Amino acid sequence: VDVIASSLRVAEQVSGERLDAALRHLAGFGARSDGGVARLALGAEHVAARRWLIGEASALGADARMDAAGNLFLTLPGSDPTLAPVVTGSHVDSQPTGGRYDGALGVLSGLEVLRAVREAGVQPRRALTLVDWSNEEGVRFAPGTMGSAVYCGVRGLDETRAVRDPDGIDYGSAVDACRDALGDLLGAPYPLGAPLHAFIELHIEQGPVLEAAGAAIGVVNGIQGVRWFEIGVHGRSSHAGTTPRAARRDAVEAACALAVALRAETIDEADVTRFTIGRFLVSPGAVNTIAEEVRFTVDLRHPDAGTLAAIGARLERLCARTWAGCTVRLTELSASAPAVFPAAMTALLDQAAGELGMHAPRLVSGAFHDALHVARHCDTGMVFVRSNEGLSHHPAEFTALDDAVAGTRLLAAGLTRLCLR
Ligand code: HGY
Ligand code: MN
Ligand code: MN
Repeated sequence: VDVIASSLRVAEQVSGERLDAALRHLAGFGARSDGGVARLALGAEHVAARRWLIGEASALGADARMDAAGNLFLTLPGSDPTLAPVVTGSHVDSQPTGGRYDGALGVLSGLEVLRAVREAGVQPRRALTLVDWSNEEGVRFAPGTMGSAVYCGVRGLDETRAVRDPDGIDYGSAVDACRDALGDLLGAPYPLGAPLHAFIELHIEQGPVLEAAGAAIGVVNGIQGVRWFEIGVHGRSSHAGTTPRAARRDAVEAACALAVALRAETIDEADVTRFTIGRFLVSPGAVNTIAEEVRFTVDLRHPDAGTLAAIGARLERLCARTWAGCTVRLTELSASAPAVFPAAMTALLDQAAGELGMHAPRLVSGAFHDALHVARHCDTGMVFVRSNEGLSHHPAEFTALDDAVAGTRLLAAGLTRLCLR
Protein backbone atom coordinates (compact mmCIF):
# COMPACT_ATOMS: atom_id res chain seq x y z
CA VAL A 1 0.00 0.00 0.00
CA ASP A 2 1.36 3.44 -0.88
CA VAL A 3 1.09 5.01 2.57
CA ILE A 4 1.62 8.59 1.48
CA ALA A 5 -0.83 8.41 -1.43
CA SER A 6 -3.43 6.81 0.86
CA SER A 7 -2.94 9.47 3.53
CA LEU A 8 -3.44 12.24 0.97
CA ARG A 9 -6.51 10.48 -0.42
CA VAL A 10 -8.08 10.35 3.04
CA ALA A 11 -7.23 14.01 3.62
CA GLU A 12 -9.03 14.91 0.39
CA GLN A 13 -12.21 13.16 1.60
CA VAL A 14 -12.49 15.49 4.60
CA SER A 15 -15.75 17.43 4.20
CA GLY A 16 -16.18 20.93 5.66
CA GLU A 17 -19.93 20.64 5.23
CA ARG A 18 -20.11 17.47 7.32
CA LEU A 19 -17.76 18.89 9.96
CA ASP A 20 -19.81 22.09 10.21
CA ALA A 21 -23.06 20.12 10.56
CA ALA A 22 -21.52 17.95 13.30
CA LEU A 23 -20.24 21.04 15.16
CA ARG A 24 -23.71 22.61 15.07
CA HIS A 25 -25.34 19.38 16.23
CA LEU A 26 -22.92 18.84 19.14
CA ALA A 27 -23.33 22.49 20.20
CA GLY A 28 -27.02 21.70 20.70
CA PHE A 29 -26.20 19.55 23.74
CA GLY A 30 -26.03 22.01 26.64
CA ALA A 31 -26.60 24.98 24.32
CA ARG A 32 -26.55 28.38 26.08
CA SER A 33 -28.72 31.26 24.87
CA ASP A 34 -25.55 33.26 24.09
CA GLY A 35 -24.29 30.71 21.53
CA GLY A 36 -21.91 28.98 23.92
CA VAL A 37 -22.28 25.63 25.64
CA ALA A 38 -22.53 24.36 29.22
CA ARG A 39 -21.86 20.60 29.11
CA LEU A 40 -20.20 19.65 32.40
CA ALA A 41 -18.47 16.29 32.68
CA LEU A 42 -20.85 13.29 32.76
CA GLY A 43 -23.88 15.51 33.23
CA ALA A 44 -27.11 14.81 31.32
CA GLU A 45 -26.04 16.94 28.32
CA HIS A 46 -22.69 15.17 28.09
CA VAL A 47 -24.36 11.72 28.24
CA ALA A 48 -26.86 12.76 25.54
CA ALA A 49 -24.00 14.03 23.37
CA ARG A 50 -22.17 10.71 23.85
CA ARG A 51 -25.28 8.80 22.78
CA TRP A 52 -25.38 10.84 19.55
CA LEU A 53 -21.61 10.43 18.98
CA ILE A 54 -21.83 6.64 19.45
CA GLY A 55 -24.65 6.58 16.87
CA GLU A 56 -22.53 8.47 14.33
CA ALA A 57 -19.47 6.26 14.88
CA SER A 58 -21.34 2.95 14.88
CA ALA A 59 -22.89 3.90 11.51
CA LEU A 60 -19.28 3.79 10.23
CA GLY A 61 -18.73 0.34 11.72
CA ALA A 62 -17.03 1.47 14.93
CA ASP A 63 -17.71 -0.22 18.27
CA ALA A 64 -18.26 1.78 21.48
CA ARG A 65 -16.64 0.94 24.84
CA MET A 66 -16.08 2.79 28.13
CA ASP A 67 -13.29 2.30 30.66
CA ALA A 68 -13.60 2.49 34.47
CA ALA A 69 -12.43 6.13 34.44
CA GLY A 70 -15.35 7.22 32.23
CA ASN A 71 -13.46 7.55 28.93
CA LEU A 72 -15.37 6.59 25.76
CA PHE A 73 -13.56 4.66 22.98
CA LEU A 74 -15.02 4.43 19.45
CA THR A 75 -12.97 2.01 17.36
CA LEU A 76 -12.81 1.27 13.64
CA PRO A 77 -11.26 -2.22 13.51
CA GLY A 78 -7.92 -2.73 11.75
CA SER A 79 -6.93 -5.66 9.52
CA ASP A 80 -4.47 -6.83 12.17
CA PRO A 81 -6.29 -6.98 15.53
CA THR A 82 -3.11 -7.94 17.36
CA LEU A 83 -1.65 -4.44 16.84
CA ALA A 84 -2.17 -1.56 19.27
CA PRO A 85 -4.59 1.11 17.91
CA VAL A 86 -3.84 4.55 16.53
CA VAL A 87 -5.85 6.98 18.63
CA THR A 88 -7.26 10.47 18.21
CA GLY A 89 -9.80 12.50 20.17
CA SER A 90 -10.19 15.17 22.83
CA HIS A 91 -13.05 16.01 25.24
CA VAL A 92 -16.78 16.65 24.91
CA ASP A 93 -17.15 18.13 28.40
CA SER A 94 -17.01 21.92 28.52
CA GLN A 95 -16.60 24.92 30.79
CA PRO A 96 -19.84 26.32 32.32
CA THR A 97 -19.52 29.37 30.03
CA GLY A 98 -17.76 27.40 27.30
CA GLY A 99 -17.47 27.81 23.57
CA ARG A 100 -18.52 25.30 20.92
CA TYR A 101 -14.96 24.36 19.81
CA ASP A 102 -12.86 23.65 22.93
CA GLY A 103 -12.56 19.85 22.98
CA ALA A 104 -15.54 19.40 20.68
CA LEU A 105 -13.56 20.20 17.54
CA GLY A 106 -10.93 17.60 18.41
CA VAL A 107 -13.56 14.91 18.85
CA LEU A 108 -15.51 15.88 15.71
CA SER A 109 -12.41 16.24 13.52
CA GLY A 110 -11.52 12.72 14.68
CA LEU A 111 -15.00 11.54 13.71
CA GLU A 112 -14.59 13.23 10.32
CA VAL A 113 -11.31 11.34 9.83
CA LEU A 114 -13.10 8.04 10.51
CA ARG A 115 -15.66 9.02 7.86
CA ALA A 116 -12.90 10.06 5.41
CA VAL A 117 -11.01 6.77 5.92
CA ARG A 118 -14.21 4.89 5.05
CA GLU A 119 -14.93 7.10 2.03
CA ALA A 120 -11.39 6.80 0.71
CA GLY A 121 -11.77 3.01 0.88
CA VAL A 122 -8.64 2.74 3.02
CA GLN A 123 -8.45 -0.37 5.21
CA PRO A 124 -6.42 0.53 8.32
CA ARG A 125 -3.88 -2.11 9.40
CA ARG A 126 -4.06 -0.85 12.98
CA ALA A 127 -7.46 -0.08 14.54
CA LEU A 128 -8.31 3.64 14.45
CA THR A 129 -9.85 4.75 17.75
CA LEU A 130 -11.64 8.00 18.59
CA VAL A 131 -11.71 8.88 22.32
CA ASP A 132 -13.86 11.28 24.32
CA TRP A 133 -11.59 11.67 27.38
CA SER A 134 -13.71 12.17 30.49
CA ASN A 135 -13.63 15.38 32.58
CA GLU A 136 -10.84 17.24 30.82
CA GLU A 137 -12.03 20.62 32.10
CA GLY A 138 -11.95 19.77 35.82
CA VAL A 139 -14.82 22.14 36.65
CA ARG A 140 -17.45 19.79 38.11
CA PHE A 141 -14.80 17.42 39.50
CA ALA A 142 -11.27 18.78 40.16
CA PRO A 143 -8.68 18.42 38.78
CA GLY A 144 -8.95 18.45 35.01
CA THR A 145 -7.76 15.76 32.58
CA MET A 146 -9.08 13.24 35.10
CA GLY A 147 -10.04 10.46 32.65
CA SER A 148 -6.81 10.49 30.66
CA ALA A 149 -4.72 10.76 33.86
CA VAL A 150 -6.30 7.59 35.26
CA TYR A 151 -6.04 5.76 31.91
CA CYS A 152 -2.32 6.61 31.71
CA GLY A 153 -1.64 5.70 35.36
CA VAL A 154 -0.90 9.30 36.40
CA ARG A 155 -3.75 9.18 38.97
CA GLY A 156 -5.24 6.27 40.90
CA LEU A 157 -8.71 5.02 40.00
CA ASP A 158 -10.06 4.72 43.58
CA GLU A 159 -8.93 8.21 44.69
CA THR A 160 -10.44 9.60 41.47
CA ARG A 161 -13.78 7.81 41.84
CA ALA A 162 -14.04 9.32 45.36
CA VAL A 163 -13.76 12.97 44.20
CA ARG A 164 -17.07 14.78 44.82
CA ASP A 165 -18.76 17.56 42.87
CA PRO A 166 -20.31 20.60 44.62
CA ASP A 167 -23.56 18.62 45.03
CA GLY A 168 -21.71 15.79 46.75
CA ILE A 169 -21.97 13.35 43.87
CA ASP A 170 -18.77 11.32 43.53
CA TYR A 171 -17.04 10.84 40.19
CA GLY A 172 -17.39 7.05 40.34
CA SER A 173 -21.17 7.27 40.62
CA ALA A 174 -21.27 9.71 37.69
CA VAL A 175 -19.20 7.27 35.60
CA ASP A 176 -21.45 4.35 36.54
CA ALA A 177 -24.59 6.38 35.76
CA CYS A 178 -23.19 7.29 32.34
CA ARG A 179 -22.37 3.66 31.62
CA ASP A 180 -25.87 2.57 32.69
CA ALA A 181 -27.47 5.27 30.52
CA LEU A 182 -25.47 4.14 27.46
CA GLY A 183 -25.51 0.46 28.46
CA ASP A 184 -27.31 -0.87 25.40
CA LEU A 185 -24.78 0.79 23.06
CA LEU A 186 -21.59 -0.25 24.85
CA GLY A 187 -19.41 -3.31 24.33
CA ALA A 188 -17.11 -4.82 26.95
CA PRO A 189 -15.30 -2.42 29.33
CA TYR A 190 -12.11 -0.98 27.82
CA PRO A 191 -9.07 -1.99 29.92
CA LEU A 192 -7.35 0.96 31.67
CA GLY A 193 -3.80 1.50 30.43
CA ALA A 194 -4.13 -0.83 27.43
CA PRO A 195 -1.31 -0.19 24.93
CA LEU A 196 -1.87 2.58 22.38
CA HIS A 197 0.38 2.84 19.32
CA ALA A 198 0.21 6.63 18.96
CA PHE A 199 -2.13 9.53 19.74
CA ILE A 200 -2.76 12.78 17.84
CA GLU A 201 -5.14 15.37 19.31
CA LEU A 202 -6.52 18.27 17.30
CA HIS A 203 -7.46 21.29 19.42
CA ILE A 204 -8.16 25.00 19.04
CA GLU A 205 -5.10 27.00 20.15
CA GLN A 206 -7.14 29.05 22.63
CA GLY A 207 -4.47 31.75 22.44
CA PRO A 208 -3.23 34.53 20.09
CA VAL A 209 -0.13 32.93 18.51
CA LEU A 210 -1.46 31.47 15.24
CA GLU A 211 -3.63 34.51 14.55
CA ALA A 212 -0.63 36.82 15.08
CA ALA A 213 1.39 34.60 12.70
CA GLY A 214 -1.39 34.62 10.09
CA ALA A 215 -1.43 30.81 10.23
CA ALA A 216 -4.56 28.63 10.06
CA ILE A 217 -2.90 25.63 11.72
CA GLY A 218 0.14 24.75 13.82
CA VAL A 219 2.17 21.72 14.94
CA VAL A 220 2.52 21.63 18.73
CA ASN A 221 5.98 21.10 20.29
CA GLY A 222 4.66 20.36 23.77
CA ILE A 223 2.50 21.60 26.67
CA GLN A 224 3.55 23.89 29.50
CA GLY A 225 3.49 22.68 33.10
CA VAL A 226 0.50 23.49 35.32
CA ARG A 227 -0.12 23.50 39.08
CA TRP A 228 -3.55 24.06 40.72
CA PHE A 229 -3.86 25.14 44.36
CA GLU A 230 -6.71 25.86 46.72
CA ILE A 231 -6.03 28.43 49.43
CA GLY A 232 -8.21 28.64 52.56
CA VAL A 233 -8.07 31.83 54.65
CA HIS A 234 -9.69 31.55 58.11
CA GLY A 235 -10.63 34.47 60.34
CA ARG A 236 -13.60 34.98 62.61
CA SER A 237 -17.01 36.26 61.61
CA SER A 238 -18.51 39.04 63.72
CA HIS A 239 -20.79 42.07 63.48
CA ALA A 240 -19.98 44.51 60.64
CA GLY A 241 -21.28 47.49 62.60
CA THR A 242 -19.96 46.98 66.10
CA THR A 243 -16.55 45.29 65.66
CA PRO A 244 -13.59 47.72 65.76
CA ARG A 245 -10.95 47.15 63.09
CA ALA A 246 -8.34 46.30 65.72
CA ALA A 247 -10.55 43.45 66.95
CA ARG A 248 -11.27 42.00 63.55
CA ARG A 249 -9.91 38.87 61.87
CA ASP A 250 -11.47 39.63 58.50
CA ALA A 251 -10.88 36.76 56.02
CA VAL A 252 -11.59 38.99 53.00
CA GLU A 253 -9.09 41.65 54.11
CA ALA A 254 -6.52 38.84 54.55
CA ALA A 255 -7.31 37.02 51.31
CA CYS A 256 -7.13 40.20 49.23
CA ALA A 257 -3.74 41.17 50.67
CA LEU A 258 -2.45 37.62 50.15
CA ALA A 259 -3.81 37.45 46.58
CA VAL A 260 -2.03 40.71 45.65
CA ALA A 261 1.23 39.43 47.18
CA LEU A 262 0.96 36.08 45.36
CA ARG A 263 0.36 37.79 41.99
CA ALA A 264 3.35 40.06 42.56
CA GLU A 265 5.54 36.93 42.85
CA THR A 266 4.54 35.81 39.35
CA ILE A 267 5.06 38.97 37.30
CA ASP A 268 7.89 38.44 34.79
CA GLU A 269 9.20 40.84 32.15
CA ALA A 270 8.79 38.30 29.34
CA ASP A 271 5.13 37.71 30.33
CA VAL A 272 5.62 33.91 30.21
CA THR A 273 4.31 32.94 33.66
CA ARG A 274 0.53 32.47 33.86
CA PHE A 275 -1.13 33.14 37.25
CA THR A 276 -4.93 33.03 37.60
CA ILE A 277 -7.30 33.30 40.56
CA GLY A 278 -10.46 31.94 38.96
CA ARG A 279 -12.65 31.18 41.97
CA PHE A 280 -12.94 33.29 45.16
CA LEU A 281 -15.61 32.10 47.62
CA VAL A 282 -16.50 34.12 50.73
CA SER A 283 -18.48 32.74 53.67
CA PRO A 284 -20.84 33.31 55.28
CA GLY A 285 -21.29 35.90 52.49
CA ALA A 286 -23.67 38.21 54.37
CA VAL A 287 -23.50 41.97 53.77
CA ASN A 288 -23.30 42.84 57.46
CA THR A 289 -21.16 39.96 58.75
CA ILE A 290 -17.35 40.06 58.66
CA ALA A 291 -16.15 37.08 56.56
CA GLU A 292 -15.03 34.04 58.51
CA GLU A 293 -13.54 32.17 55.54
CA VAL A 294 -12.34 32.76 52.00
CA ARG A 295 -11.42 29.85 49.72
CA PHE A 296 -9.76 30.75 46.42
CA THR A 297 -7.98 28.87 43.64
CA VAL A 298 -4.64 29.47 41.93
CA ASP A 299 -3.86 28.18 38.43
CA LEU A 300 -0.08 28.55 37.86
CA ARG A 301 1.66 27.68 34.56
CA HIS A 302 5.10 27.86 33.00
CA PRO A 303 6.87 25.93 30.20
CA ASP A 304 9.97 25.34 32.35
CA ALA A 305 9.68 22.78 35.18
CA GLY A 306 12.39 24.44 37.33
CA THR A 307 10.79 27.87 37.14
CA LEU A 308 7.37 26.38 37.93
CA ALA A 309 8.85 24.72 41.04
CA ALA A 310 10.61 27.92 42.15
CA ILE A 311 7.48 30.09 41.83
CA GLY A 312 5.42 27.42 43.62
CA ALA A 313 7.90 27.51 46.51
CA ARG A 314 7.54 31.30 46.77
CA LEU A 315 3.75 30.99 46.88
CA GLU A 316 4.01 28.34 49.59
CA ARG A 317 6.26 30.65 51.66
CA LEU A 318 3.71 33.48 51.43
CA CYS A 319 0.99 31.12 52.66
CA ALA A 320 3.07 29.94 55.61
CA ARG A 321 2.33 33.06 57.73
CA THR A 322 -0.79 34.80 59.04
CA TRP A 323 -2.45 37.68 57.15
CA ALA A 324 -4.58 40.29 59.00
CA GLY A 325 -4.69 37.91 61.96
CA CYS A 326 -6.08 35.08 59.79
CA THR A 327 -4.54 31.66 59.24
CA VAL A 328 -3.88 30.31 55.74
CA ARG A 329 -4.03 26.71 54.46
CA LEU A 330 -2.54 25.93 51.03
CA THR A 331 -3.55 22.66 49.29
CA GLU A 332 -2.06 21.60 45.96
CA LEU A 333 -4.90 20.11 43.85
CA SER A 334 -2.78 18.92 40.95
CA ALA A 335 0.63 19.29 39.33
CA SER A 336 1.63 18.30 35.80
CA ALA A 337 5.18 18.69 34.54
CA PRO A 338 5.63 20.18 31.06
CA ALA A 339 5.39 17.66 28.21
CA VAL A 340 7.56 17.67 25.07
CA PHE A 341 6.18 15.72 22.08
CA PRO A 342 8.63 13.31 20.39
CA ALA A 343 10.33 14.36 17.15
CA ALA A 344 8.83 11.23 15.52
CA MET A 345 5.40 12.84 15.83
CA THR A 346 6.22 16.49 15.18
CA ALA A 347 8.31 15.50 12.14
CA LEU A 348 5.49 13.26 10.86
CA LEU A 349 3.07 16.18 11.10
CA ASP A 350 5.57 18.63 9.53
CA GLN A 351 6.03 16.23 6.60
CA ALA A 352 2.30 15.65 6.13
CA ALA A 353 1.69 19.42 6.24
CA GLY A 354 4.36 19.86 3.55
CA GLU A 355 2.73 17.24 1.33
CA LEU A 356 -0.62 18.99 1.78
CA GLY A 357 1.00 22.32 0.86
CA MET A 358 0.15 23.76 4.27
CA HIS A 359 2.23 26.18 6.36
CA ALA A 360 2.15 24.90 9.95
CA PRO A 361 4.35 26.85 12.39
CA ARG A 362 5.51 25.19 15.62
CA LEU A 363 4.30 26.41 19.02
CA VAL A 364 4.00 25.35 22.68
CA SER A 365 0.51 24.89 24.12
CA GLY A 366 -0.46 27.35 26.86
CA ALA A 367 -3.50 25.23 27.71
CA PHE A 368 -3.23 21.71 29.06
CA HIS A 369 -4.87 18.85 27.19
CA ASP A 370 -5.36 15.12 27.61
CA ALA A 371 -2.31 14.79 25.36
CA LEU A 372 -0.28 15.98 28.39
CA HIS A 373 -0.82 12.59 30.05
CA VAL A 374 -1.10 10.43 26.92
CA ALA A 375 2.40 11.68 25.98
CA ARG A 376 3.66 9.56 28.89
CA HIS A 377 1.81 6.50 27.55
CA CYS A 378 2.65 6.51 23.83
CA ASP A 379 4.03 8.66 20.99
CA THR A 380 1.83 11.75 21.06
CA GLY A 381 1.39 14.82 18.90
CA MET A 382 -1.05 17.72 18.57
CA VAL A 383 -2.43 19.80 15.73
CA PHE A 384 -3.65 23.33 16.56
CA VAL A 385 -6.13 25.43 14.64
CA ARG A 386 -6.36 29.21 14.90
CA SER A 387 -8.64 30.78 17.54
CA ASN A 388 -10.36 34.03 16.64
CA GLU A 389 -8.88 36.79 18.86
CA GLY A 390 -7.21 34.01 20.87
CA LEU A 391 -10.47 33.79 22.82
CA SER A 392 -11.55 30.60 24.61
CA HIS A 393 -13.44 29.46 27.71
CA HIS A 394 -15.97 32.02 26.45
CA PRO A 395 -19.24 31.67 24.49
CA ALA A 396 -17.83 33.78 21.63
CA GLU A 397 -14.97 31.28 21.07
CA PHE A 398 -14.68 30.88 17.26
CA THR A 399 -12.66 28.99 14.65
CA ALA A 400 -13.28 29.53 10.92
CA LEU A 401 -14.50 26.40 9.11
CA ASP A 402 -11.64 26.65 6.58
CA ASP A 403 -9.14 26.56 9.45
CA ALA A 404 -10.95 23.61 11.05
CA VAL A 405 -10.93 21.76 7.70
CA ALA A 406 -7.21 22.44 7.16
CA GLY A 407 -6.43 21.07 10.62
CA THR A 408 -8.66 18.04 10.05
CA ARG A 409 -6.90 17.31 6.74
CA LEU A 410 -3.54 17.37 8.50
CA LEU A 411 -4.94 15.14 11.27
CA ALA A 412 -6.30 12.74 8.62
CA ALA A 413 -2.95 12.51 6.83
CA GLY A 414 -1.07 11.93 10.09
CA LEU A 415 -3.45 9.28 11.44
CA THR A 416 -3.65 7.41 8.13
CA ARG A 417 0.14 7.11 7.90
CA LEU A 418 0.24 5.77 11.44
CA CYS A 419 -2.54 3.20 11.01
CA LEU A 420 -1.13 1.80 7.76
CA ARG A 421 2.23 0.93 9.33
O1 HGY B 1 -7.32 24.75 31.52
C1 HGY B 1 -6.87 24.31 30.47
O2 HGY B 1 -5.76 24.56 30.10
C2 HGY B 1 -7.73 23.44 29.57
O3 HGY B 1 -8.15 24.23 28.51
N1 HGY B 1 -8.87 22.91 30.26
MN1 MN C 1 -9.79 21.72 25.85
MN1 MN D 1 -10.85 24.04 28.10
